[in-house]
Amino acid sequence: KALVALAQKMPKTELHLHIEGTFEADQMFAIAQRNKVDLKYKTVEELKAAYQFTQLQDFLDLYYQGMSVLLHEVDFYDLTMAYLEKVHSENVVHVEIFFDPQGHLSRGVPFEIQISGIYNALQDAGKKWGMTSKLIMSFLRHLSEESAFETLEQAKPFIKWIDGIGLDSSELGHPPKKFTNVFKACRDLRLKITAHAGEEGPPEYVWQAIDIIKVDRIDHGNRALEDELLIAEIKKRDLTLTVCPLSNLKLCVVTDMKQHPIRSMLELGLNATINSDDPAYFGGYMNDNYTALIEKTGINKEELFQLAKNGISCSWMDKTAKEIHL
Ligand code: ES4
Ligand code: ZN
Repeated sequence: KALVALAQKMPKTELHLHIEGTFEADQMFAIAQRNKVDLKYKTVEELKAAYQFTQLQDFLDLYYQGMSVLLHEVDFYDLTMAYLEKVHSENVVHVEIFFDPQGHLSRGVPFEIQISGIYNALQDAGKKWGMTSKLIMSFLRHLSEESAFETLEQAKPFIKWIDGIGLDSSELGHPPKKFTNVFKACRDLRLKITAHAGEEGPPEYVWQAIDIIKVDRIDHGNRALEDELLIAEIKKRDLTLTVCPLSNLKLCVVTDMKQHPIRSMLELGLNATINSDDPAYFGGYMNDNYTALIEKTGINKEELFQLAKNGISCSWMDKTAKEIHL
């Protein structure tokens, strides 16, 4: 189909991507073996058979197990480089990726090991292909604000490698306001701020992300559509939504790709972007997300261009870098 070919060719950005969510089963088993770590699942097939989720928490339980084989700097490098090679082949020109330091610190993997592996891969992708990138450290919201503060302390020697701060993991029961003080500290460090909000959580959590955390953008934001005043506020503040279609389907945020609200979001004038979230677990990378929308939603060429353009203009690239791509 012509639209699929077009979507594949467009220069794209990835603004919502958890690097630990790019861990393909075969690479996971290979690294588990070289690190002599036992996985609960005995084969790639057995592991993949477990990728059936009815809610966010089902996925997260598997995601934390998967990342537990990452021990050494080279593991973080290999994971990141495999992802970057993949999306380079899909014409992704710029990535803004999350990592979850607390998911590794809790297992005794030092902050420096994690960030050095990831950062060096991002640098190498820049040298090889001119791919640009931002790195976003994310706090796990099921842990305490105190733990987030401790993580921020550990990050301080590497703060020049960190562009932004995110908030992820189990949303329900962990509203943004739980992290008011630590995000204030992050803003004082001139870091960009984003937060997962309105994926499973109610519109109230999106309000808190905006009013209390003072986010520069919103990850997911699907449930903002339930609140007209909230939609108006997001537009007034010109905030971006990093929308993840295949993730939404896999985690039952939407029941059917045909029901995906992406076209409504554009129709409303929201700055929506297309992203892949945890592609190894959700059934596809950037182009797979576009293909699913083309095949199921009747999205047209103008809308596809708008989404790709939003990906550039809503990114955290500097102004001159944006101008090169737009
Ligand atoms: C995540 Cl899809 C999603 N939502 C919340 N937290 C996450 N961490 C990794 N993927
Ligand atoms: Zn996410």
